[in-house]
Amino acid sequence: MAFETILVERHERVGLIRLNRPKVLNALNSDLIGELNVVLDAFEADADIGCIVITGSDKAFAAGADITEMHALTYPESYDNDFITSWERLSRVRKPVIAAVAGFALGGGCELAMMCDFILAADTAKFGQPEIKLGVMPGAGGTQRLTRFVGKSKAMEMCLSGRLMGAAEAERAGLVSRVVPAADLVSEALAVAKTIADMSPTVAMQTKESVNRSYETTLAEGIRFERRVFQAMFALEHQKEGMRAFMEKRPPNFRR
Ligand code: CO8
Repeated sequence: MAFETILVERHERVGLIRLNRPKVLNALNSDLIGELNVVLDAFEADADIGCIVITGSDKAFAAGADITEMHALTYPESYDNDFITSWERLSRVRKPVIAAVAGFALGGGCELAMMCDFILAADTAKFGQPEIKLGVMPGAGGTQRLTRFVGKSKAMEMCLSGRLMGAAEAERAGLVSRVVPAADLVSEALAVAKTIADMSPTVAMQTKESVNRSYETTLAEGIRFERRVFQAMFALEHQKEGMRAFMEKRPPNFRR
């Protein structure tokens, strides 16, 4: 299927989505979010896809929501049409999703990256929630997710002042899992995505669900949840295959 605002590639069991509005630094408009959601639905339903990577260009992952589309919005339009809800599809994807970020990830771009399961950053990456400079605040999870990633002090400073954070600081603060040279970003992201895609899909999705549960519940409840899911894994053929392969000193085959 051809899209106007994104490019879609398959690399074996990895689905790669490139945000592609180069003239506006991949500003996120409703067409782009709509197309992204179509592909996420398709990858989610496709048993041949085990992991998804979302990236942008060398210059920008995404420089935020499209201000030209948004500027004239009224409050009733924003509220009645449930503006932003369609953005959240990404946060409900059950398969693992990696954000590979080079250049600007600002406003809604930073929020989109934070909806992914982890962020791999190029050394050129710059993260920020500069909405306050536009007379608004983050609206797609920025005040909540950024605070959970980097803590109150840094999140407050970034949201209140609009200051951008470079890749090294983002790694120190725990916003990104790793920083790699910009030239290697997509190949590194595809490599780690391939590793994940070769695991048991059931186990990968349940692992994701369990890690995410830690954000939403108490430690005791989270540990109880983890225990039940872990115990249930002994009903999976993939558990038998994984442990048998270890004992037989061969790689596991989770594709059966
Ligand atoms: N929206 C629309 N167009 C944009 C955006 C944007 N967010 N960002 C950049 N562009 C456009 C510029 O207008 C420019 O277009 P043109 O060439 O026609 O003038 C082109 O992209 C290139 O940009 P610059 O010339 O400004 O490039 P620089 O390298 O000088 O600067 C910056 C790069 C610093 C990234 C600068 O473009 C900038 O500050 N952009 C705006 C960043 C921003 O404020 N982002 C937050 C937007 S608000 C938001 O995301 C709210 C999300 C809440 C959820 C919304 C749900 C829908």
